[in-house]
Amino acid sequence: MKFNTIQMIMAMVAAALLSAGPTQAAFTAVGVYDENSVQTNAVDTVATSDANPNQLSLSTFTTQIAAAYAAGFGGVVNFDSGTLTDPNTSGTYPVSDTFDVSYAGGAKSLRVTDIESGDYTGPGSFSERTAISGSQFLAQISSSDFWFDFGAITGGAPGEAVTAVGLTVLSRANASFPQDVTVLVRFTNDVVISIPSNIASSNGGDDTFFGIVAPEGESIVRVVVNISNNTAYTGVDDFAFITSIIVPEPGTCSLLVAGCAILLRRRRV
Ligand SMILES: [Ca+2]
Ligand SMILES: [Ca+2]
Ligand SMILES: [Ca+2]
Repeated sequence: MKFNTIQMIMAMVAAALLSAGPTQAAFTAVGVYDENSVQTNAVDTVATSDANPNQLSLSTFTTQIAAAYAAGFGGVVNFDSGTLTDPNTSGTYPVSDTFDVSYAGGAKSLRVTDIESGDYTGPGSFSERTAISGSQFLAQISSSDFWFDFGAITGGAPGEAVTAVGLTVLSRANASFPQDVTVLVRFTNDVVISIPSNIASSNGGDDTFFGIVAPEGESIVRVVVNISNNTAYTGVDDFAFITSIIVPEPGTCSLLVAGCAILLRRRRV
């Protein structure tokens, strides 16, 4: 009887480990964007400016992401540890349409998904491009655009959502460059903004940063890196996000009466 109980416990532990296996894979966020102590290759071009609506410069974003990370409201994915979520393999590379990011000291997790384009691959070191942190970056398995859709935040505060994103598109020494790269961003109010840049043919010489911030009261639903010449197979390194607690406007309360009553009470405090 005692032996059976132990067997049962062992079976339960094994089942728990199996079910928790691949889905537990996550990138652990860090607080520094484009570290230079390990990887001296750095951002070369900043496509966004604080002077433009919904855009952030690299210096502003770097300051904001450090503070957000310290407060448990975001972080930097450097793709140098962790794996894609539930990856398959294509050749020797892992592929998946999902990755999870653990932040706030492991208390929160953000799911990022490529819902319509080709799968993510890596992270790894791929030829003709150089990471801006560590040695690894995220690539695309197919010659298609990069899509980043934001899902629910596990363990997040009520109303917590992604309100700023920073990412760097790596330049590549390849005949398909130079080429136009446009970052498209959709907010919760369905407004889409478009940020163009032209990226040179270069290994590490024209790594281009895009910083985006949502309008007040909105959050970011989707970020797309639209590559004009889809033979490029580019890479992204240091994908970073900042979250905030979005408080619904009073006018939207008819849809969420109970929740809004609580939020409005909190607002007055
Ligand atoms: Ca660097
Ligand atoms: Ca990296
Ligand atoms: Ca560079």
